[in-house]
Amino acid sequence: MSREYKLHCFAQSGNAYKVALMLSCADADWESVFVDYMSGATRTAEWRQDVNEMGEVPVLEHAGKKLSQSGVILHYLADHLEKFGAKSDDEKHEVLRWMLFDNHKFTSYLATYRWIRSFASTQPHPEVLVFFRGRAEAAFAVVDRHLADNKFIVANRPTIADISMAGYVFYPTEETGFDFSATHPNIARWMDRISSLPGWKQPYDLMPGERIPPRHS
Ligand SMILES: N[C@@H](CCC(=O)N[C@@H](CS)C(=O)NCC(=O)O)C(=O)O
Repeated sequence: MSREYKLHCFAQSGNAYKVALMLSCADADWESVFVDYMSGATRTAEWRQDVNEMGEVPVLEHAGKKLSQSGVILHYLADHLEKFGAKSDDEKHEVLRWMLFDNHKFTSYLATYRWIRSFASTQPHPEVLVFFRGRAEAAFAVVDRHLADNKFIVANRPTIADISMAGYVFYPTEETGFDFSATHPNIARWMDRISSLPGWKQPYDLMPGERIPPRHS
């Protein structure tokens, strides 16, 4: 029987993990559709025409719609599932503020650093690695400071801002090159709170696709 929500995803995609985590923690009726990203599925003209013109995962199918951009999908799901959403206009703006920061910096630099460090087909130039690691660490410092006085990113309860920022932090240290428990205690304690949510699972337990050993680290 077909499920209500279909998530096009693959196990290495933290951007897809954000959506998978939301669906799982909200106990939604969902299934995954494996995207063979490593073999170039998202770069084909057919995939771009039929699934997402931006050539990116995640894509969520629901009620005849195809949605992309994890931030948009999380907002859509918060409305439809009535979970992890904002409860006032001020909260809505705070959630959006942190999700934009996440998409531009926190997720983006961590994801790029992990990718070139562990999965890119060519050996990364050391200076490129240093640059992205530095940018990721600058974003971590902002978030670690914020979490010193806040249990969650917004509103003292988990929202889609937390789910968005959780996209890449749970991938193994051997892939990301970061061990938050050793370097960012407030992020580590926040990760404990997120991983205690009912329905929480590791990325590799939530999405399809083979686990690949890191190539370069
Ligand atoms: N801002 C997008 C980023 C999505 C994204 O970069 N997805 C990666 C996989 S994790 C992808 O499909 N990249 C393909 C490409 O950049 O060519 C989101 O949050 O959904």
